[in-house]
Formats: sequence, structure tokens, C-alpha cells
Amino acid sequence: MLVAVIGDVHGRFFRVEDWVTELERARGASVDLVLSVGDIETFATPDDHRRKSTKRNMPAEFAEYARGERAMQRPFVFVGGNNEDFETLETMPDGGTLAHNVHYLGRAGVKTWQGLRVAYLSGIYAPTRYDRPRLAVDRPETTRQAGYFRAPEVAQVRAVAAADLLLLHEWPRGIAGRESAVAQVGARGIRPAHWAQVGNPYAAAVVTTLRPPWVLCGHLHVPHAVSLQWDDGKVTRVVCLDQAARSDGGLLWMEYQGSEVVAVGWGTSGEVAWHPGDDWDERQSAPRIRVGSWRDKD
Ligand SMILES: [Mn+2]
Repeated sequence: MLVAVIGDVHGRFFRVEDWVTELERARGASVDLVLSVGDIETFATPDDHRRKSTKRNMPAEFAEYARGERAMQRPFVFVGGNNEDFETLETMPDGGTLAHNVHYLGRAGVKTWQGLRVAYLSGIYAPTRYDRPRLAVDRPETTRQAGYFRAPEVAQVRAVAAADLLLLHEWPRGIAGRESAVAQVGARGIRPAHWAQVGNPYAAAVVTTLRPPWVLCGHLHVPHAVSLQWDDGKVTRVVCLDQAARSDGGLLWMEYQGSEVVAVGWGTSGEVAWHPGDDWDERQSAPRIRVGSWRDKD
């Protein structure tokens, strides 16, 4: 089974579908599942996109899928980011289908897709909202708060018994510049002075509780790879994806046999970057970084 993972789409659905087609040709296999780390922007009309999106210059390509003029070819399953069509997503806290093959997972929990147990937490952390109730998204001033996760959602995903994958939008704190075999490279798209503040501690707590074999996240638009070794011998491999502007760091593929990952690669070339037994660290992500690409608000 072949799974493609996509970084922040920000409306660029057409190129993402083209990349998946290229990947299928390169691997000689069809992609069974596309997982997205959020900030996809499923606005149903170009006008919605103009009015509601925080990314003014992004294409409103989802409108064609929403109108049924174009169909997503493979199941496309996403976790919410902090830039989304929240008017719609807030009506479906446990997830739902937005167009043929386009599925929102929901705010927090676990769901099984193609036999994989996918744990998920939508949104990013904001200290001013974490312990406050959600507000109705019925005016522009209440849009942004819908992109912040709340304490009960973190508790919900921390209670998940077992997961093959954890899908987040924002990085877990503690992985930028973390000591590793090639620590001097550490997330070099982000200035070392920022490393300690990158990511949020609640996502880190979820990772520590679940200890899943793989964690996938986006938000910062910086590719990064790091392994976490646990005291019980388990290893969690974290993948941070670039936004879907370039496939090199914005697309990752994982080949599964049963629930085991047997090969991983970046981009559409089909070239393998990792096999079981290989290290998973900055050597896999550093060549894909554009220095200085980190922007705070994405
Ligand atoms: Mn984001």
C-alpha cells in the first residue's frame, strides 16, 4: 500500500493531484491514500475564498471539486490547520466529507483509513484560547479562534489506545535543533534562536503519550526529519513537511506492508530516502530546505 502525505496545500489542489500521478508513475503503483497535515482551504466558491481566507494570493481551486466539476482521484484525508473554511468545518467536529473523496477527520481522535489507525489533532496552540470555549463562527472576528485547539481535544487524542500514525498541523515542541547525529544542521530553515519556541507543548504531550511510529505535521513550511527514542525501546519518527509549493519537501510517500512502513521517500522521483533500520534525521530533510523559509504566521 502506498500513502502520500502532503504539506500545507493552501488551495493548490491541482498541482497536488499532478504530483501524486507523477509519484504513481515513478513507483509503478497506485496511491491508496493521501494524508494532508492541514491548511488546505476547502472554500466552496472563489468568492468565499476571497472573503474568508487569510491567504489572499492563493488559488481557489477547491471550488471546482465542491461544484462537482472535478473529482479528487484518491481518498484525500485531512486534519484541520489554522487557515481553513471554518464556517464549514465547525459544523462537523467529528469530521465529514466535503467533496467526492475529500474527508475532514475532525477535531481530535482516531479513525481507521485503509487499515491504518490515524490519530489526529486539528489546529494550533494559542495560550489565550486553550482553556476557553469555542465561539460560533458567524462573523469575521470569530474565524481565527476556530483554528486553535482546546484542552478537551488534546485530552481526547491523548486517550487514543493505539495509532499507526499521528497527524498534526503544528509541530510538537522540542524537535527543532534537537540533538541528533547531524544536530549542527537542525531545522536550518528556522533560526537557532527560535528553536526552543518552535512547536507547542501540547502536541509534544500527545506524541509522548501515544509514542506512535510516525508523526506527520506541517504549518511552518519547513521540511524536517527527527527521531525520538523512548525508554521502552520504541522509536517515533517525525516528518515535518514544506507547504505544497514544491513537491521536493511538500510531498512524502510511505510504502506499507500491513501496518509496517517498508520504504519512505520525498517528492515525486520515487527515490527511496529511508528503509527500516536507517536513521531518520536531518540528513533526510536538510537538502529540501530553502534557507529562511520559515514565516511565523503560516
Ligand atoms: Mn498553518
